[in-house]
Amino acid sequence: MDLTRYLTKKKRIIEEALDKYLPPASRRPTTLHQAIRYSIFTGGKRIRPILTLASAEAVGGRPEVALRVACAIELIHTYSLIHDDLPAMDDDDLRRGKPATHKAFGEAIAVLVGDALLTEAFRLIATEGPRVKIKAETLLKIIGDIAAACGSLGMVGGQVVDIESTGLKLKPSKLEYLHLHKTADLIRVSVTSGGRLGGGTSGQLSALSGYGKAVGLAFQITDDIQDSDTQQDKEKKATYPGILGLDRSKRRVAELTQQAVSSLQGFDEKADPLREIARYIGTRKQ
Ligand code: GRG
Repeated sequence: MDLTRYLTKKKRIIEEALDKYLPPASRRPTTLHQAIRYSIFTGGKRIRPILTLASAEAVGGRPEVALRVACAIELIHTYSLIHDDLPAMDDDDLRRGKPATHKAFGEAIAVLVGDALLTEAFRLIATEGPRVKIKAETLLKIIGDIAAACGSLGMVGGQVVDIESTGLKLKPSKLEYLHLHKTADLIRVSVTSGGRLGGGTSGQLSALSGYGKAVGLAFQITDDIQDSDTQQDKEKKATYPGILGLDRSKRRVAELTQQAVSSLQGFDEKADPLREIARYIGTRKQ
């Protein structure tokens, strides 16, 4: 399959949907809605929502059933990046090559854009679309899964451990814990939510969860490897290359990619996009 074509097509579908679901920039309070649109539409690979659509397809569902939840996950991802860039956290001036939200709109608005995106994500999931009917029970399960993946036992917990580990030499097991929660939990729930919406069986959902965890970890290690020669000022951050070295980090990515692909053994060719995305994540350049 042609992965580039697949990713481009899905990215377009997601961006059109995001444009439709978000309030226009002219809607009061305009500063907030301008800042929300700036943050969402200033680049981004949309890998998490693409995984949601691909997972719905992998279990034989239509990707349209997963579109709202896919977009909600992109809103949550964007909130996490905006808050991570704040001076109180990672203090980054640039995001996706453009001024970070707090640089473009000020810190108070950036905090509130993040708050609004997180809240809006759950509204989007709970709102019925015109042509798609989803069982309330399925949506409730997804809401619970996403909240768990993003809360104190998930992404926020991982971020706290990351902050508290700055400057410390972590054991590999603690580093893995940190990355599993900071990065992999949201990626895993992107995959399992798509599986649920596509009508996956419990066996398929458990396989998708294994796939999502492996891909999520591989994604973070690849990110660390890419940053290892450019982030001189972030040397104090706990990273895979910093703790395991570059070669072992690359071997770990290869292992995780293999693990992700093996998790999908019981799936037919409809899971090919997921298999290709796992390989792409381990070798991506941006
Ligand atoms: C502030 C609650 C809170 C959490 C922040 C996601 C996160 C947790 C921090 C981001 C730090 C970071 C750069 C982690 C590396 C992995 C990662 C999430 C990269 C950015 O995701 P991409 O590459 O970004 O999917 P795009 O721009 O393509 O959307």
